Amino acid sequence: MATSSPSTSAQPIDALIVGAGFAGMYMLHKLRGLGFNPQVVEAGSGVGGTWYWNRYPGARVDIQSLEYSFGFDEELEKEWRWSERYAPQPELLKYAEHVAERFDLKRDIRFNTRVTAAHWDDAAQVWNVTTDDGAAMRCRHLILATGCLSIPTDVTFPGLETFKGAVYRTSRWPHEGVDFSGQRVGIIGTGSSAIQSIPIIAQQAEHLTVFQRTPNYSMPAHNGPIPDADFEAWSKDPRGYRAASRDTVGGFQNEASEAMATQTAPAEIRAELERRWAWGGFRILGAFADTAVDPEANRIVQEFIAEKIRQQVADPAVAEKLTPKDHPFGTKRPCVDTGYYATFNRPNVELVDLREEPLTGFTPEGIKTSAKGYAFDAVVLATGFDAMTGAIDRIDLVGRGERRIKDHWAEGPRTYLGLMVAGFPNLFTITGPGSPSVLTNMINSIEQHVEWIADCLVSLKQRQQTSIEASEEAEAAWCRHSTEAVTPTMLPQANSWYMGANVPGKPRMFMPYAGGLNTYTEICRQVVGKGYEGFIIRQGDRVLSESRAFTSQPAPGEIPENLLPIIVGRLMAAGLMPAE
Ligand code: NA7
Repeated sequence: MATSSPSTSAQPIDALIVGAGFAGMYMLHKLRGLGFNPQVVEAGSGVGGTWYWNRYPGARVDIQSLEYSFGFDEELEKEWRWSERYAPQPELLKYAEHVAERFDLKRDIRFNTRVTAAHWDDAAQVWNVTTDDGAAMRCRHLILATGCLSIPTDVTFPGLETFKGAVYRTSRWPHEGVDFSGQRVGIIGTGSSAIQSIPIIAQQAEHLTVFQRTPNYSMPAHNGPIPDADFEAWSKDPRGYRAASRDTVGGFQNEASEAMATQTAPAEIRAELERRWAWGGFRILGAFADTAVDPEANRIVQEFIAEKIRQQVADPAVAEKLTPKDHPFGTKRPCVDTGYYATFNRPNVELVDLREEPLTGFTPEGIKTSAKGYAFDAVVLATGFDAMTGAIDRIDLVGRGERRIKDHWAEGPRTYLGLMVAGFPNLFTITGPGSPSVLTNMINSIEQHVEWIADCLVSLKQRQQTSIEASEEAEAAWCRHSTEAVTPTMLPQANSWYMGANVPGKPRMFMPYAGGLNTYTEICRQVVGKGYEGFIIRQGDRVLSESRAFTSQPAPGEIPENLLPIIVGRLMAAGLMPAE
């Protein structure tokens, strides 16, 4: 519970941070250490964000825990030892609690409180913030650490309210847990949350029916204790290890190869894919440099995974249904599982393909499809999130000149660097849309953003500047650069939540920045080096510095040379590069 309340006094809070997940916790700690007086508002009753809410059975991280943990404090790093390669949710939550305890964070966090509105007062150069308990606060800087996957979609089904059994959402799981023993359970969805929970629920329930609309690619985690050799390699030089992780496209070590699948002999391809499959998790993503950009290269990996599914699933018809066909590999976030496909060999597990028999609604007894009715004691909705923008645009955010975020983002989220939005001074978004965020190891992206924002606030304070704001020009240039970064890839080809495609009516736009965390970090560094290029900095109503253009570009040579012709071809075809 809260041990203090954010200020309601005339003196504005230095920085109000929304959210006490990993981003909000580090932001709070970082700013405190720099002499600011930040405060946090959090909707949940505890810290941990994603790991506070997503308590479904089997929930665990899909990036190795040695990399998915804070690197900002050497003592913290030394005193924590993860029990498994991919830590389970209870351990991640324990880690979040440990961090909160260790840095005495809770005294500045107000729990059980949701920010509902924030309006910019240009005359006072402050944000006026309202919360769902009716409190009003004023802050100089408003920092949204609201998470990319924190608001479940509003998916509902006809007759759901008539269902007599229990309904659970994976993202709002009861804290006391659920015992499905002896129950007939239905689960809707086959994204990461479902793929992690299905094997565990299947072991407990009398019968489990999986309602699948779209199959996903899933790789085995091969989870277990962290091998001693891995731990030793890491503990010899954690700093160096983390620096190497950050200097990658995805913010984690993936043995990214520059070899092209289309130029590699079939036997070598097979050996390489087998080696990476045996290693587990996302390692297969780095097998070949052309997987993400060349349909032919992508098909090679697709076929390999299809074969792996057939090897794991005894019934060929079920294996066929579980095999993705509508999107290239990697264009939706692939899943990392423990025993998912083999679960369909159990006599108490049934797969219903909603493409063959669409779900028509609920009855008091269970779920009805166009083919038949299914009776359940409990149903689990693993139906996903209003990703990247959901938690931001649910706040009534009003910037300079009455600009509303909902209107500004009517055609998709526009930001500068995924950090700031034109017309919204002193509003920062940690891992906001337009930044690498969900395409990366989130912890490394969070640390990079927190440190960038903290440096920015220090710079403003030292110069007695009262506001910073992205210019319209820089925002437009960043959106264009983001489009250029993703266009050569096949990422926009899937109906993914990256594209906003899982929420009816949401504008289709590829939301994360696809240029890689290493490139992005360098761009952010250059922007600062050029005196906060693309930002307008003011003291009251006086403009002190105004460099409106965004000119920083990734250093040449970061794209493997053999990919350049493909990338250039795609940019030309999309009209983003003049044809020669
Ligand atoms: P996802 O990956 O968005 O998965 C949601 C699943 O729910 C997906 O299989 C959807 O099928 C399905 N879905 C959504 N609405 C419906 C309806 N109306 N009917 C049937 N099926 C539906 O969310 P997760 O929580 O699993 O994972 C999110 C991220 O968290 C994940 O990528 C990791 O990064 C961690 P669809 O594909 O839309 O056909």
